[in-house]
Amino acid sequence: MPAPQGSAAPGPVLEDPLPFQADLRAAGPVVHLDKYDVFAMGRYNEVHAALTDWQTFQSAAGVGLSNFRYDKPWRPPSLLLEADPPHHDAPRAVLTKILGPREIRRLGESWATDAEELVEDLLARGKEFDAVTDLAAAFPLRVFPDAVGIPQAGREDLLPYGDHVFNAFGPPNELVAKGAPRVAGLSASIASQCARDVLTADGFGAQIWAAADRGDITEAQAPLIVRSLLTAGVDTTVNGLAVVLYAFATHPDQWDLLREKPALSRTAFDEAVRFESPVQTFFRTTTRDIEVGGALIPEGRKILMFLGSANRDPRRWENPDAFDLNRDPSGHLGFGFGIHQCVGQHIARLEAATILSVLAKRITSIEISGPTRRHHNNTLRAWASLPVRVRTA
Ligand code: OVV
Repeated sequence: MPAPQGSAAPGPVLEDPLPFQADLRAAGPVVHLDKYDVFAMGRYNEVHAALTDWQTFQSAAGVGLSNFRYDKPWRPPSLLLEADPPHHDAPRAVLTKILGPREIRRLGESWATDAEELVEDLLARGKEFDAVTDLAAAFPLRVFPDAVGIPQAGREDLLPYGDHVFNAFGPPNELVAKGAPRVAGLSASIASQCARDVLTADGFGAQIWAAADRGDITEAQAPLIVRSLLTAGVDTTVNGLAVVLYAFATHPDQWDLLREKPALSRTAFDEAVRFESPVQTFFRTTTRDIEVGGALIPEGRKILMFLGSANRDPRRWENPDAFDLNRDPSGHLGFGFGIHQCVGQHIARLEAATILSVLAKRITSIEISGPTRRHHNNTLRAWASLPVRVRTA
């Protein structure tokens, strides 16, 4: 498949990936992207099958364009994202337990108070605000760093670091170049926040170090596992909240439905993750020759899986372009699938349900009140600004 029109700059597809995704799905179950000499999948069934088959589609060679078999990774690889069994198992088991739905339940109560305070402060300032900076970014930054237990100093580095990591999955374009001057400083800042002695006694960070004390993981692994929380836990949830707020601001009937049935807040978040797919893509690398949909992908090749495209595939979803709380969005690939599926998804859902519950009680309508602006990132589908006007109960 040739590169999309006007693709010398990364603008058009990042601004609106949907037309390209439709072309990709139409081109076949597997396509070759000539510009980067990689394979790609945009249909639900094939992406789902590849994510499930980690033996054939490995992560340890990196989940970006760069192939770690030949190219030195720009940072020490993630012990979760960029690893496969057996190395992946112990770090994954430790985080799965710490971030489990029962383990995090008590956080929901204190987060509800944070959400109420945040929303009241915001409404006290006026009925117009920016749903990205004032809500979608403000809420995770208010609750998540405390939940991990990192110090106050350096928290301003979390979003820029995450933004760069998600750009660095490739391709190497101006978005990556723009982040390069800050990489050393940001990496050092994030690493310093993973050390045992700077973490509070009761957060996720301390629980990771406690796992090292028990011998479930090594002392060398602990700070890198904390790093995974700081890398994957902020930009993702900020954009997850942004997309659900955007979806509601543009679908007022669905907001009415949520207000009637507040229990739909969890469905709403997953439907928004399906609908906009904050994490759009990840690569895998083939460990053997594999035939997919009649095409041969040779061993050792990079293959880009378009999660966002699979989540809009009409072969799998009825009316895929509708944001619809009456559908069952489970099975969406926005959190990935298989052994690497988002280990923080229960945290993300809890953050979203908490803020949506408060908003659904307090706000009768939400609408876009000015020009919206996308934030361009190589991997994330993100918003820079969503000016909204709300009416209150
Ligand atoms: C899912 C994800 C994204 C980015 C980074 C990581 C994980 C990590 O483990 O560092």
